[in-house]
Amino acid sequence: MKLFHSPASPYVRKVVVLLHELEKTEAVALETITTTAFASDEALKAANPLGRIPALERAEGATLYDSRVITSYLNDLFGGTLYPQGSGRWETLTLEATGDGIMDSAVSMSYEKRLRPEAEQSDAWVEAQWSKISRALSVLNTRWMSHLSGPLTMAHISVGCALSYLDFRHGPRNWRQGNEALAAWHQAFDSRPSMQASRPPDA
Ligand SMILES: N[C@@H](CCC(=O)N[C@@H](CS)C(=O)NCC(=O)O)C(=O)O
Repeated sequence: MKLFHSPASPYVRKVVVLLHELEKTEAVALETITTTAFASDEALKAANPLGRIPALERAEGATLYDSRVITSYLNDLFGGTLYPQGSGRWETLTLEATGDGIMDSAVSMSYEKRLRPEAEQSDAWVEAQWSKISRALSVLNTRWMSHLSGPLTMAHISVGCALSYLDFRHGPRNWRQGNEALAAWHQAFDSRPSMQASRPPDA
């Protein structure tokens, strides 16, 4: 299998962290590409018409995207337990969606500042995205800590990758302020070998 990959993408990082956690890194070759919404990589467009990473090319069957489809597929394929089926299933999926949603807003903020011409950038848009992230962080910090303290699931991986992306691209926002329990959780999560092995390059 081949994974369209960029080390800076938090969505790709979720897949890479899963592969490390399941000790299956050798099963997937990383095809590192450079792609943006304005200049999509040609091979990626052929694999995923939306031109987004991650996309997982398989020997047989459709190329899979987006990240949640890929992580569910790989977890099933390798007999992982990252998506519990019994009690806690819907909480896990909602927590995973919260991590992914933080990424959506954080990536959108990065694109606004890094990709759009300065005259077209909207500070109001950026602040609206940060409001979503702030609310989500506060809810994680107050309502989800017991779930985050439980056995490893894809929800932990999504939230962990989202928080690390905030450090990577939005460090000056200081997301830890007022979210001390979440910050302590992230410090421990970020020291996992799977997170250490998937660090993005310096910004
Ligand atoms: N919901 C998608 C989001 C993927 C996504 O937006 N990836 C970004 C990289 S961080 C991308 O490929 N951007 C290029 C583009 O939007 O054209 C997922 O979970 O896979």
